[in-house]
Amino acid sequence: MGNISSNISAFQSLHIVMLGLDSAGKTTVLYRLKFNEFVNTVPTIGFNTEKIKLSNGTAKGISCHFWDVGGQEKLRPLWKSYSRCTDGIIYVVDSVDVDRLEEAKTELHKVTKFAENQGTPLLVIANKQDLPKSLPVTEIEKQLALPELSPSTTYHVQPACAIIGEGLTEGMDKLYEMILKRRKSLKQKKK
Ligand SMILES: Nc1nc2c(ncn2[C@@H]2O[C@H](COP(=O)(O)OP(=O)(O)O)[C@@H](O)[C@H]2O)c(=O)[nH]1
Ligand SMILES: [Mg+2]
Repeated sequence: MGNISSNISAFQSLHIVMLGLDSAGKTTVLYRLKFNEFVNTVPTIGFNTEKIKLSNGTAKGISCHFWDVGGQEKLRPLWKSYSRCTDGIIYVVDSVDVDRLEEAKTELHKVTKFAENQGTPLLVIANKQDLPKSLPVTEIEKQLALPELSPSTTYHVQPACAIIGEGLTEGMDKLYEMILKRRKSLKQKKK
């Protein structure tokens, strides 16, 4: 005990960027976390940003500043600047959109390779698990070639359904845990 709770007050607001192909469910995740209810979305042109105090799980009470960046091809060059030096990256994947998993993989690997993103914890949300043809997380992990990411990138794959909010608390708890671990090891390295 003590470990997580004693760290909470130490950092006021976490910077989290949410990336993923268009229509993966990023904006739905954002408003689910903010209002705890389903909000009908329109395609994001540019980005959405929200300050959200997490209301569930072990990360309850933690403030997060989320940046939800549009995923259309023409907007993807923005990902680099939005993901720079964040505490965590959330990568949302449509678990049914099998045809675009290869594209999702390529874009993800690009982002994690930027020098400024080295070692930034990664939460992959395997979204739309409510749909009958959704791929299981093991398959998503394989298709995104997550084990091939740089060993400095810690990641977790979370099955979720953003429209009802299932899996989001667990996912945020995992991300928070990875962020704490990283801060701790960076601190130790400085000593
Ligand atoms: N069935 C299902 N649909 C979802 C889920 N999450 C999002 N959607 C739908 O997918 C579409 C795209 O969602 P949106 O959040 O706008 O995606 P974004 O482009 O990544 O921001 C919308 O019609 C959402 O209602 C989910 O978990 N299950
Ligand atoms: Mg959006």
